[in-house]
Amino acid sequence: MIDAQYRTLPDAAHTFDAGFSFGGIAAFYMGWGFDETFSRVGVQSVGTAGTFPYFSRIVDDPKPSTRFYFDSAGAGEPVVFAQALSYRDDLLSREQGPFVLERDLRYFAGELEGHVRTAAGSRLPEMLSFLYPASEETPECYDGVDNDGDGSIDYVPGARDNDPDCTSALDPSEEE
Ligand SMILES: [Ca+2]
Ligand SMILES: [Ca+2]
Ligand SMILES: [Ca+2]
Repeated sequence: MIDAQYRTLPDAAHTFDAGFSFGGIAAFYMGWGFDETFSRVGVQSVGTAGTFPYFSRIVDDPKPSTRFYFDSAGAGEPVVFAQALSYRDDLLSREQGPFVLERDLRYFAGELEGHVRTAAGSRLPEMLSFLYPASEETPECYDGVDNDGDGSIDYVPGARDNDPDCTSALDPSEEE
C-alpha cells in the first residue's frame, strides 16, 4: 500500500519492520518467515513470548537472511528479562546456522528499564545504527579475507582462525 502511493525502494534491502511488545512479536514473525520481503527487523521489549510458535521455532527453522535487532526491559520483571536472554542465546547457538552478534544480530539488554514506550524509544539509535548503518562497506572483520596477513581471519569467536584483533564483526580493521 505504501509502495503504491509513494516513491519508495520496495526491495527487501530497503524494507524493514519494527515493533514494541506484542508489535515486536509481530515484527519478529515477519522477519523470520518473510525474509524475501523484510531484510531487517527490530523487536523491542519482548520476553513474554514463550507461548508464541515463532519464538519456539528459532532453534529448528532454517536461518533467514534477516538482520535482527532485539532488546528487552528488565525493571521489575526478572523472569521476562531472563527469557529474552535465553532467546538471544538460542539464536547464537543454533545448529541450523547460528547468528553472530553485531553481524546479523544485535541484542540490547535494558536491564534497568521498564516495559514502556519512552524507554523503547530511547533505544532507537541502538536499533537503527545496526539495521541501517551509515556505511555498508564490508568490514575487514567480516569479509572472509586475512587482510593483515597474520594467518587469522575475521571475527569468528571460537573458530581456530579467529583474528584476535577483531573486536566485533563490524570492526573495520584486522590489525592490532
Ligand atoms: Ca577479514
Ligand atoms: Ca588477519
Ligand atoms: Ca590481526
